[in-house]
Amino acid sequence: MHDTLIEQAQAGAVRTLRLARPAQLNACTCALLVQLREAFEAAAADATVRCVVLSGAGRAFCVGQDLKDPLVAPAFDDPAAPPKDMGHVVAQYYVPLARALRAMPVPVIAAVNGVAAGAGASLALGCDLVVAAEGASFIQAFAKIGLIPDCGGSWLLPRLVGRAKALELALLGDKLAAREAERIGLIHRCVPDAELGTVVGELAARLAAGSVRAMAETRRLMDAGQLVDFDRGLELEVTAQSQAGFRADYAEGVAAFVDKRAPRFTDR
Ligand code: T3D
Repeated sequence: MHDTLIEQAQAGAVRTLRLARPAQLNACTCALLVQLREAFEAAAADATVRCVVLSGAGRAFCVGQDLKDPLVAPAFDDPAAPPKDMGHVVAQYYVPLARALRAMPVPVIAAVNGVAAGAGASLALGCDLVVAAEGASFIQAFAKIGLIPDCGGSWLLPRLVGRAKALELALLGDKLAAREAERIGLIHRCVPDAELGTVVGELAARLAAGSVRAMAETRRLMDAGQLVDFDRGLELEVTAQSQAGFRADYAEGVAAFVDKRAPRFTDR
């Protein structure tokens, strides 16, 4: 038996995953990272899930790597001990998690209830839509401890806010309030603290009722489009639209339009 570090709940077609180390501000141990990846994979494999919400228990969303974890913490009491290989931890735990999140077949919402720092910020920003409570904040904490943005952070940040702002955030590591994060386009929306649950619940229900397969394909195309030229982007759209056109969701979407009713999408 191991501790449950990710609380899971499902309401209708919406699966909520909650990081559950509130006393440590949901800092990531290797066990937490494994459990979170497994939770994403389980949601991906479960046909009843059409949207995932990621949040944190207590006053924080996630403060990134647990810096007190002996696996990564420098051995202060043993100067002769060889330095720890952070790359190994990143490759073994963060990379598979970031990949699992990016490959989700359904939309993922980050409900940022409090501070999101280091890899915790990368995790939130790796989700499709980020809704943050007004009291929440984002901190690129890596620079302050001599590290670089990981868990997808160095890839995501410039794409979200442009190179100049990304470098400002990453090099200075200052706390960015949720309202400001919304203003600069880093996140989808900042809402009053007391409204976070309601706003995210409504958004998740709306996404879950949509064509989630098309949404996942849209994410894939937008990511791929950053790396190819315009003509190749057009070609990728042709292939993806061809596949979309053969799916049940397209037939249902058009039928619903013609019948003047709400569609009942089923593809996944
Ligand atoms: O493998 C690798 O290591 C490479 C991967 C790296 C990925 C990363 O994520 S690197 C970035 C790691 N995160 C940080 O550097 C953030 C460190 N935390 C902070 O700067 C502050 O805690 C916050 C600004 C986020 C919040 O400040 P505040 O004043 O609200 O809370 P606090 O008092 O600092 O923290 C409360 C408790 O949480 C405290 O424990 P205590 O004293 O009550 O027993 C604090 O030590 C603990 N805590 C906060 N962040 C971490 C943490 N414990 C372990 N690891 C943390 N990252």
